[in-house]
Amino acid sequence: PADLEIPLQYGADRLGKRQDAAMQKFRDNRLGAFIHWGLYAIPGGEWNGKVYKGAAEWLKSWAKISSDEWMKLMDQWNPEKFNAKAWAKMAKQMGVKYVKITTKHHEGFCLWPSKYSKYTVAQTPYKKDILGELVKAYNDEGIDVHFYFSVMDWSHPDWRYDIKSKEDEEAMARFFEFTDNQLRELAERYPTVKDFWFDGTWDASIKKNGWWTAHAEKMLKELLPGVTINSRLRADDYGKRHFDSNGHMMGDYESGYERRLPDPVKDLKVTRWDWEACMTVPENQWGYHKDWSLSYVKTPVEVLERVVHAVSMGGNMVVNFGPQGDGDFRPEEKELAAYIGSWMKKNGECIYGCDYAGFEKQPWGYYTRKGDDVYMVVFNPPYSRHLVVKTPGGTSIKAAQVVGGKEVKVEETARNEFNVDVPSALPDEPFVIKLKIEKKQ
Ligand code: JFZ
Repeated sequence: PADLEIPLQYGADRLGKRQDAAMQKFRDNRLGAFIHWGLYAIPGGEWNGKVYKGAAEWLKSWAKISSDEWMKLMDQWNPEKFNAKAWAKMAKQMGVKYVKITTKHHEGFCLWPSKYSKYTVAQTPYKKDILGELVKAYNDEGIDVHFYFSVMDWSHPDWRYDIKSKEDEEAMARFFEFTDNQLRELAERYPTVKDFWFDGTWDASIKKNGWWTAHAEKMLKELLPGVTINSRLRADDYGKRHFDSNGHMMGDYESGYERRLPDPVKDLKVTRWDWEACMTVPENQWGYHKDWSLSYVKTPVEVLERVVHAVSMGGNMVVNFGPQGDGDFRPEEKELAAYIGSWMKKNGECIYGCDYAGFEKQPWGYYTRKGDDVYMVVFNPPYSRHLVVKTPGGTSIKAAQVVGGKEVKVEETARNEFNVDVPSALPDEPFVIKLKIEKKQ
């Protein structure tokens, strides 16, 4: 009850999911791509002959390079193979409905010609507005663009990790003004942007300024009606992040599932709010790293399984790409995009516009649902060739058909329990069975 709650000025400003058209679109998109592209793509994890195992976009930090030194990479920013239209075509073929682009990562280099920073594409040999080219190219393919924005900015003299003095407080006040300027600039220059995904907001300097996170969200929503904002931006009056001191989610969707996913049995609470997970293909490389042999690299099927896992629990999944310094994608990423795309072309109806089905998880795979259609996405077909389906009380299965294939046999084995047969010729990739269900009374 509300009277037992802690009064908050900067807590959640809404309970439950947003139901407007823009949020609906965000949710229905389900599959997205992340693009991490910045100066870090040039060294690709190597500095002065030493290859660092950590995330390539953090190289400046691993190798303890000053910002002045790091920004000299700008002289080399001239991606001669960069072709925004080709990037958009690749995304389209992969079947992603939106792309999240790093407008500015922790290093501070801006992919757009910001008038508030010296460190932008405009001051490189390439000169042109990369972000603008990408927004146009993706939008021309019907793909939504979301902006990743790191609040923490290693290039800015006023950025502070904590506030311990009057001087820090004044510096952070200037820093917030700078950040507001950049956010306003992005919103005004690229009004088709659908979402801001904030990062670099975990430090004490932000947690002690929850007011600013609430203000930034409000400002963007006034500038861009319908825009969606991730929970990672927000801190409340007491510095509580993502969820406020009363346990209510701040922002429009939860963004804490990063390189991990909720447990499909134990964590069903996530179906109560909107959420979006993101993942890397190697263990932890967002920006381009020249040596992917340093950690396990997920196979395309493993990536696909995570996409389905997220959707089966009412979430979105964003698969990361770290383009090379020359503007091309590494072969592994091209192959991955092609694989996901060919699977989505055939089976995408079990992803787009789908949600949590409310059926008990089974070991063969995942369920998703769109209205009265329940999809079984089969990753582990059993030797018995019977897929066990336990339906919620009062729900029966009228028919089952492989997506893009034939009907399969359904047999009732017990109350609210059915065997759905795998297709007689077992596909050599994950397949989807669509169930027509009927709810009695
Ligand atoms: C951040 C960045 O530092 C990283 O470079 C990348 O851009 C990623 C998408 O976001 O890294 C994080 C941020 C938050 C968590 C983990 C890594 N988290 O909440 O678990």
